[in-house]
Amino acid sequence: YHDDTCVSGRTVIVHLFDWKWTDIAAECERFLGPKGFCGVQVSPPNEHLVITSPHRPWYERYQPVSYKLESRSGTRGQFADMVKRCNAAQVRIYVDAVINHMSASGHGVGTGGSAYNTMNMSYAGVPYSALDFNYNCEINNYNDINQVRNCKLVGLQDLALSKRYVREKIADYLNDLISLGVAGFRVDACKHMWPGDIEAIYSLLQPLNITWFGPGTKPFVFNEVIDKGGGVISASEYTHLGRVTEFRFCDEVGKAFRRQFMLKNLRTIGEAWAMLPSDKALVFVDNHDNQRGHGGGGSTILTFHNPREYKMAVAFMLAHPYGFTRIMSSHVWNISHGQQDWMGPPSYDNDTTKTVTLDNEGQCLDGWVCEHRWPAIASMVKFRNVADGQPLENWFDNGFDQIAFSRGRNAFIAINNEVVGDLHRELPTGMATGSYCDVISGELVNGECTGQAVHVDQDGVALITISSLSNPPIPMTEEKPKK
Ligand code: AAO
Repeated sequence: YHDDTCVSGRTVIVHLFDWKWTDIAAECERFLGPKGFCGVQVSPPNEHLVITSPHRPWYERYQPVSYKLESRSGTRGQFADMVKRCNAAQVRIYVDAVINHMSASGHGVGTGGSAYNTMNMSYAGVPYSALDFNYNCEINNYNDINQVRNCKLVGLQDLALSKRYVREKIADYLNDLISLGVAGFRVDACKHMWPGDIEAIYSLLQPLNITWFGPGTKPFVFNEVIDKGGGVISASEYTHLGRVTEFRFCDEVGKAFRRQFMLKNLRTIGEAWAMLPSDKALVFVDNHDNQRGHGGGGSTILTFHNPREYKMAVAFMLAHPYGFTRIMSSHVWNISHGQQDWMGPPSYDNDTTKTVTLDNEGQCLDGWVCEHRWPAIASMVKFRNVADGQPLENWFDNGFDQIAFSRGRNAFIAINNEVVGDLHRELPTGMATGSYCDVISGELVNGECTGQAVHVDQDGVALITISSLSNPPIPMTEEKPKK
């Protein structure tokens, strides 16, 4: 479950939070494929609750009603078409799998028309009955391992994963997705499941669909466990089951770019900071929970609301060798109306999700933030692809908040996060002699840089200039052909 199943040479995934399947299919073809993205984490595709108070919050999708592929993002047919089209564009689909629990309240029908009654623990679309759930207890104490894993997370009916029937129903769901061509899973709420139960479920999974993957390929799995140290459940209990989310990374990167400690310290971020081994970690600057104060969120987390620091933080993450990287792509909420916590995706009056539309510069409109399309972030995806496997070398820092480093001889980045203080220095870049384009301020078009050009001399040294007022940092990956 550790092999990322990306098409070779691709290394980064993006979470297109709450996007419709039809939009994701188009995005694979028009943007993600050509820009070198490995894949997309999609929101839970299974049938879920419809919550009306508050009105249609984003989190209704974390309250399953059945495993039918009928959700707020679209129908089974649209899902299947998306997976095909994305795979054809060399972009993989990773499904957010909610398997720890079902809904927390209500009765009626879900987004796919299946009847459910939360209080009776009856879910006709699976079917599950009261026999398939754990004791009726709540998680009140995160220091009690049995409570965390056998009781209800925020009131959500807790499935008895020790039961063979439940394991098989979940495996059937995941195998259905595999047969449609998905490449793996983000598994929700793993802290609340016993590692042995998860292992038993994964052991029932089929290899990936041979239309797109080699025979016997296992799904790539990243398990969601919030462990910032000091808790009774540790992320390392799950590393044999695939990669595990490393939540310490977002906290530390957030603090550094908010200038709570100096950027120069970030050089060694990773194992040396008691984080998971690099080949077991899934890292991100923010996720759909902590960007809005859920799931371990706090004032350190950087989001699109702080665009300058956010771009630098994401660029740093993509340039640094630690972990497997995921980019967040958000929808906005109205801060002044206290909607941060629950606001659902941009929607039409009939509550269907709005189609993602683009302006002339390829940026998103209508409440879709599309951080992944911001030029500074999109170009760093290519940086990470060309830097893959190369060591961090040629480190420079000025003792404070200016840093630079190369990835072997393939790529070089410089970042200036000082409030006042320009970076203007000759720095070793590790790159071969030549003229290069800064891929954040522009790109290589018809043999010319549309942004800054940087000249590397015969000793691999270049004059690097970044004003503390300038917007993003400076990386280079592409050689400009000599005239
Ligand atoms: C909604 C309402 C609830 C209501 C419920 C049922 O908000 O008020 O009771 O419906 O009606 C999402 C939303 C939830 C939503 C739920 C269902 O976030 O608000 O509930 O859908 O609709 C824990 C879990 C982690 C989980 C996270 C949110 O361990 O797995 O809570 N994340 C996933 C998803 C998430 C989803 C679910 C799970 C459920 O990503 O979107 O919920 O499917 C500590 C613990 C963590 C714990 C957090 C909770 O963290 O360690 O394990 O996460 O608390 O906030 C410091 C500590 C840090 C600590 C943190 C916060 O930073 O270092 O360890 O403080 O206290």
